[in-house]
Amino acid sequence: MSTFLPSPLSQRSIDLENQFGTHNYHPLPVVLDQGLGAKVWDVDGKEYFDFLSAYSAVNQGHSHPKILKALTDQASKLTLTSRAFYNSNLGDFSKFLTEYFQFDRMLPMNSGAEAVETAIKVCRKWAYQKKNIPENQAIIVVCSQNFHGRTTTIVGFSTDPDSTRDFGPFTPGFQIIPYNDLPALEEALKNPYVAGFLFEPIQGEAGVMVPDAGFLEKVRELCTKAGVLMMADEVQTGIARTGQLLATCAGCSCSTRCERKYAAKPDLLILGKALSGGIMPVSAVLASHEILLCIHPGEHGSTFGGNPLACAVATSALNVVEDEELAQKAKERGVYFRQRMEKLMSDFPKLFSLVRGKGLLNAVVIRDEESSKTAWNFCVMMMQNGVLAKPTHGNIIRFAPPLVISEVEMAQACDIIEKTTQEFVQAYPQFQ
Ligand code: IF1
Repeated sequence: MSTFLPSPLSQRSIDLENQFGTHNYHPLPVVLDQGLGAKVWDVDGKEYFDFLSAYSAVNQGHSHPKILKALTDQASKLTLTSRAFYNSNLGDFSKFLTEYFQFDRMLPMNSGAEAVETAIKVCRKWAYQKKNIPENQAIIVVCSQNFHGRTTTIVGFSTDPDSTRDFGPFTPGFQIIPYNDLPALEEALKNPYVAGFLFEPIQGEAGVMVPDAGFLEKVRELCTKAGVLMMADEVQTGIARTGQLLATCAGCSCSTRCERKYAAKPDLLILGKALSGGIMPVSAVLASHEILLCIHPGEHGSTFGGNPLACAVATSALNVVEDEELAQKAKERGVYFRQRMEKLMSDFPKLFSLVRGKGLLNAVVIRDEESSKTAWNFCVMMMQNGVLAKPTHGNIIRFAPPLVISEVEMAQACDIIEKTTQEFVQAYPQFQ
C-alpha cells in the first residue's frame, strides 16, 4: 500500500513549508533540487522524468543552456528599468514577438493571470471606444470549468467552488456558457453588450478537454459575425505544447520561420508560461493596432512588464522552439505516448477508462468515481518509480513532459508507467 515516507532531507523541506508557508497546495512528497532537459533530481539525487513541466511552463526543458546564457548575459548588463524609461531590449522584442506570431502589437506583462486581466481590460476599453457599448455594461462571455488564473476578477467567473469560496464579492460583467457549445455561444452573442469571448482552445485544468473538430473555426466565425473579440488564452496550450506553435494554428507543426497559419486567428492572443521557457514569469497579449491603441499612457502597466531580462529570455526561449522544432517533436512524441497508453488501457480496463489530449498535453482518466485517492496513490507510486505527474480534478492524471524529451526517454517513461500499473493492480487487486 502507499505508505511512502520521504527521506530525512526531503522531510526537512516539507516540514519547513508546512510550518512557515501557506497551505495553498497539496504537492506530491518529492523535493526537487536540480533539472536538466526532461529530467529532474531530488535532494537525495534520485532521478525523475518530469511529466508536469511546471504546468507546461518548461516546454523547452529544464535549464536550457541557450536560454540560460541569454539570462546570465543580460542579467550582468541590465535587468529592470521600469517603463518610466525606454530600455534597449523592449523595442526589438516587441518587433520579434509580433512578427513571430503575426500580430501588429503586443503588451508585455509577467504572470499568465496578469495577461488575462490585461486582455479583459483591453477588451472592455475597445468595447466602449469602438463598439459604443454604454458605460459599465460590457459583457465578456466565458466557459464553465475554465481556468484563467487566480486574481479576484478571474476567479469571479470560475465554476470551481475551491477557487471562489469566501473570496467574493466579484467583478460583474461575465457570462458563463458551457465549453465546446457553439449554439450556447451563438445565443450569448445575440446580446449587443457582449464585448468578447474568452476561452482556452483546450481546457487544461478541466482535465485536458479537447473541443470538437471545427470548434475554433466556428468560434472565429461567430465572433466575427457578432463583432466581438475572440480572446484565446493560450497560456497553457501555446508555445508548441499541443504539437503546433499555438492551439489556434492550423494543423501544421512546422517550426521554421514560415508565415504562421492560423486555423482561427484570435483577436487577442494571451501567452505566458513557456514564453520564457519557465525561467522567469513572462506573459504578453498580442492584438491589432485598432485594439491595442485603445490603451493610452497611464491606463495600464506593470513594474516588471517588458523588463530587459524578460525580453532577452523570451527571445531566446522562442528561438529554441524554432531551432529545435519543438512543435514537431511534441506532435510525434504525443502520438507515441497515446499509443502506449491506449495499449495500457486495453490491458487494464478496470483501472483506466481513457486517454485524451493533443501533442504533449495529455490526460489519463482513472476509473474511480467515488474518490480522488486512486489517482493520487497512482501518482505516488509512479513517483517512487521515477515519473512525476499530478492528479487534476480528482481522477484525472495530466501527462505533459518538456517537449525536448527524446524518443528513448519517452519510451523509458512509458515503461515506468507500465511497470507502475502492474505494481498498482497488485497492491489494489480490485483494479485487476
Ligand atoms: C495554479 C491548472 C495548469 C492557465 C491558463 C492562465 C493561467 C493558467 C490557461 C494563469 C495557469 C496554472 C496555475 C497553477 C495551476 C495551473 C494549471 F492546473 F490549474 F490548470 F497549468 F494546468 N491561463 N495555470 O492554465 O497563469 O498566473 O499561473 O502564470 O496552481 O494556479 P499564472
